[in-house]
Amino acid sequence: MNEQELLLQLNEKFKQPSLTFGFWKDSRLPTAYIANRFCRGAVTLYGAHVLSYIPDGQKDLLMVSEKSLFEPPIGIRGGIPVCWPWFGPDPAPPHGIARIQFWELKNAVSQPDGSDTLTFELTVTDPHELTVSLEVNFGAALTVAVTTVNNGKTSYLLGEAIHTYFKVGEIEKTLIRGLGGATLDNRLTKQSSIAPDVFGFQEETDNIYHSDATVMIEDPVLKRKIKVEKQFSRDTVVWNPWIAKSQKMENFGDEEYHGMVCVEAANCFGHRVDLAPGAKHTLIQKISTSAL
Ligand code: TA6
Repeated sequence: MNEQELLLQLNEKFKQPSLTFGFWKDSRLPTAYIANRFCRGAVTLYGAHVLSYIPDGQKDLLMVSEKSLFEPPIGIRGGIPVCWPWFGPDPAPPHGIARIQFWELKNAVSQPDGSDTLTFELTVTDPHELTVSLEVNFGAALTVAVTTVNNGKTSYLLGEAIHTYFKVGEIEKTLIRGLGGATLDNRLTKQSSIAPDVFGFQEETDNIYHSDATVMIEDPVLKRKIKVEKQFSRDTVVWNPWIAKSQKMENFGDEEYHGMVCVEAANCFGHRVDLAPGAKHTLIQKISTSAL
C-alpha cells in the first residue's frame, strides 16, 4: 500500500470532525491533524511523533527545526521524538529505533470533554521481543504515555525518553524551575552536583537530573510558562546545544538554539527499567501552558 492509499484508509477508518489525515508539510509522512475546542495539533505515524501542539490563543508549544528532514529512516529534529528502547548515542541509531519506524494507529477517540486521544503501537523483535504503545491526548494539556510490554522470555533493561523540543522566545532569557536539590549529572563535564532551584542557560547544556519533579519553563519573551509534569520517570533531561554543537548538528539551523529547549521525562543509563518477561511499564509526560 502506498502513502496515498494509507491516507485514504486512515480517513475512512478514523476521520471525525476533530480529526483528519494528510501529509506533513511537503513530505510523504502520513499525519493526523487534530482541531478541537482546546487546541490544534499534529502527530505522524512515523515514530508516533508529535509535531505540533497549539493550545487556543497560544503559539505552538513545540519546536520543529526548519532544517529537519521528513525522510525515513532519518529521525525528525524537533517535536517529540520517542527515544526507545534505549536512550543515548550507543548503540546506533542514537536514541533507539522507535522514532524511525512507522507505527500503527490502533485507535482515535474524541473524548466527552472535547479532547482527542490517539493510540499508536509498534512491535519489535530486535533488540528484544517488545511491544510499545503511545497514547497521546490533545486537550487543555498534551499528555503522552509510552507503555512497553516485554514479550520475551528474558528480562530487558529499557531506556526511554519523551524527548520534547519546547519552543521558547530566547534561550538566554529562559529559566527552568523545579529541579532544585536533585542530583545533576552533567553529560558534558561528566561531573555530578546538586541542582539549584532555578537556572538559566549561558552555554551548551546537557544535564540529567535524578528527579521526576514537575518542571516550569519560564519564557519572558513569549510571556508564558510551560509546565512539564511526569509520572514513572526517574530522570529529567534538560538540553540545549548552544552555538558550537548547533553548527555541527545536521538538520538543525546554526541559530535555532535560541528558540528551543528540550525537557524530557526519561528513564536512562543507571535508571533504566528492568522489565521482566511479561511485565509492562508506562512513562507519562503532561505539558500545559499559562501566562507568565
Ligand atoms: O536528550 C539530549 C540528547 O541526548 C543530547 O545529548 C543530543 O545528542 C540530543 O539528545 C540529540 O537529540 P536528537 O533529537 O538529535 O536525537
